[in-house]
Amino acid sequence: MATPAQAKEVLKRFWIETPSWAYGNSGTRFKVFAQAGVPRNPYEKLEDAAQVHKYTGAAPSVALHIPWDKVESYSDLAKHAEGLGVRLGTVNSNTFQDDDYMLGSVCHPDPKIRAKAVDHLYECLEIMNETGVQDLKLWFADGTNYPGQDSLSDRQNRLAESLQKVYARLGKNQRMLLEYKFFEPSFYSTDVPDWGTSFAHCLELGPQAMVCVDTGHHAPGTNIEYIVAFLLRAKKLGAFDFNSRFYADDDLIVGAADPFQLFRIMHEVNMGGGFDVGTPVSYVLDQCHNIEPKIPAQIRSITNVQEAVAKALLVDHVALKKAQVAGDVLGGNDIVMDAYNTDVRDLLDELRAEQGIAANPKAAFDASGYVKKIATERVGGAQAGWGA
Ligand code: PSV
Ligand code: MN
Repeated sequence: MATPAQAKEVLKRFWIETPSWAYGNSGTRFKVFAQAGVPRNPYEKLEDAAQVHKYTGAAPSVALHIPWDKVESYSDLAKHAEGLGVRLGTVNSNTFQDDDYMLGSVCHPDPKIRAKAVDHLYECLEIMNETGVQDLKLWFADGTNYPGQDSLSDRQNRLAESLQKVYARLGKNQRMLLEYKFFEPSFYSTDVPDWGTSFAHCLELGPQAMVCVDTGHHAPGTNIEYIVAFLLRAKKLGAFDFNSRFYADDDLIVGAADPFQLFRIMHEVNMGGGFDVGTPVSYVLDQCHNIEPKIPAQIRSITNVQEAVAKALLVDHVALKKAQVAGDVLGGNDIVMDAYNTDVRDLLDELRAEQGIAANPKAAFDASGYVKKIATERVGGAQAGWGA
């Protein structure tokens, strides 16, 4: 069990990456509601992300999505980030928004389309080389809608072959993070539907391939913390994409739908060494803010994650082990629930005071006038959106 002082030390070095696309407009397939002051390009997205870091002290890195964040010069973009006190993070590939990908990308039946998708992944690696970014995140919308549409096992072979090509080009310090999702946009079969499929491909590829767990990508009722514990034990948990969901891949604010689940995940992360110095686990948000203001929503996400981490750190491990070894079912459960039910708000206030930031990051941001400033300044041009 960490003492409050030890918990604060862990939280001081714990950081979360925010996604560039969270700052742009997004919506459902029914409507995208534009918001005043939304960034018009990747440079402005970084400026908003820097605000999240300024008020939370915990979001120094920004994930890119290519081609949504395509720019002339990525080293110039990296320099811009540096000037704002943040840095470029995970490069997310996009092989799902081109007409050619209607029947898939790296699993497509046509070798020419597969080659085009692999070329895009090489392009992402080049951006990483230019900017010093370490992680390439792969999520494939590949799958089928009807039984008989394609061979499920042939698609696995094509996937393995394409992944192998990209893996072979990874630099010494680079990693490939393979994300899974059980359905959508395909509804009959998905080529990387679950952690087991991702894990099997990553094992075959080698140590630089790891699994990315997006918390919104499971069937209802799935025990995500079990997956986390399993992958940590196997040293194959590379990253999280955090968000929360009531129904499917809702991409809502992490910790909003089920804070207890987020705590349970963080408890297993802690038990598996995921908060240790030098952990290979990256903590990234993957959310869209369709009706709520975007910068405050990212700030709320960061503080929700910190709250869950703080509670997880307060679990009394020694007493828990004792109860578990003794077969004390309710005793073990009591210890975990006791930590979950602890009010950590004072601890987080103290943490922020020690970091020289306001106790309530969202209120401090709201009071800063930044929203008004960007609404006045960012006129003209096209607002960025999910997919742009
Ligand atoms: C897919 O639903 C996903 O979770 C992947 O990470 C994508 O790259 C991201 O969403 C885009 O929003
Ligand atoms: Mn994701």
